Amino acid sequence: MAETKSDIHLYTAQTPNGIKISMLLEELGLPYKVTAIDLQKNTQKEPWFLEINPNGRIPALTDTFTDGSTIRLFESGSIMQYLVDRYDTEHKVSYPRGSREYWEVNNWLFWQMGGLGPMQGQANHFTRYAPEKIQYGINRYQNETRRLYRVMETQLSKSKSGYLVGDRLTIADLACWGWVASAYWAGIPLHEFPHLNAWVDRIVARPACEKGRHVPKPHTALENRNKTQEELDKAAAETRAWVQQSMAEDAKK
Ligand SMILES: N[C@@H](CCC(=O)N[C@@H](CS)C(=O)NCC(=O)O)C(=O)O
Repeated sequence: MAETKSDIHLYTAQTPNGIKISMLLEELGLPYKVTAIDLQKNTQKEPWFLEINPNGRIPALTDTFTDGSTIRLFESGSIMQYLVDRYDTEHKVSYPRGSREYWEVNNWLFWQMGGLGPMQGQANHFTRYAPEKIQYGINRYQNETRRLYRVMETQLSKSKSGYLVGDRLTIADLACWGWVASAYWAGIPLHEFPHLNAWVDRIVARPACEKGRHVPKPHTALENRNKTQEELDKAAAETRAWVQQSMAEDAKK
């Protein structure tokens, strides 16, 4: 029988991993509560939050499980799989378990979680947050992110629907979107990848995705398309300070 009751509580911040979940929740039309986590204040390292995600990172989610007690979810890929498995019974943004497309979505989901996210995250770090300019790190992670973008570009160039898998938007697209939308922050001009650029706009044109990307506060990464590298680096200065402080605190533990 279709599972419809939910008591979803999303713990998130305005980041590429965070908005995956709010965009998905909006696409599924599910009600949800939001707690905005202040990464600059290290709220994600407080004991109450570690009970929900022992890894101390957003996004995290709680829900009332089928047995009536609370279930916790962490890791954005795991959260997305949970939400579609349990609530997308009509397969709006997923495919039936065991179908060929189901496994292809899984391929891209793991590709994002193990490749695109970590590599672009490091490209961001070396390009924007490192206290000194380490050209080797910048090149290594920007080149790897570019390589991954080329893989996605090829996949999209062959797609009839304009989405990564089959005839619809899926959690594979939603997992990647926030990262590709913030390409400029990693120092990668998106216009080098025409299919990716069009895919970013295609997704943002969906009302649910448009609404979900602004949780818990406005998403501004797309505006970076029009900024110069100098303007972007200036904008990074404040974030650099707290990233460095947070790293120093973690290293002391
Ligand atoms: N693999 C994790 C990555 C989560 C992650 O790195 N979250 C970042 C924001 S995008 C975070 O919470 N950073 C704060 C910190 O590192 O303390 C996922 O996909 O959920």
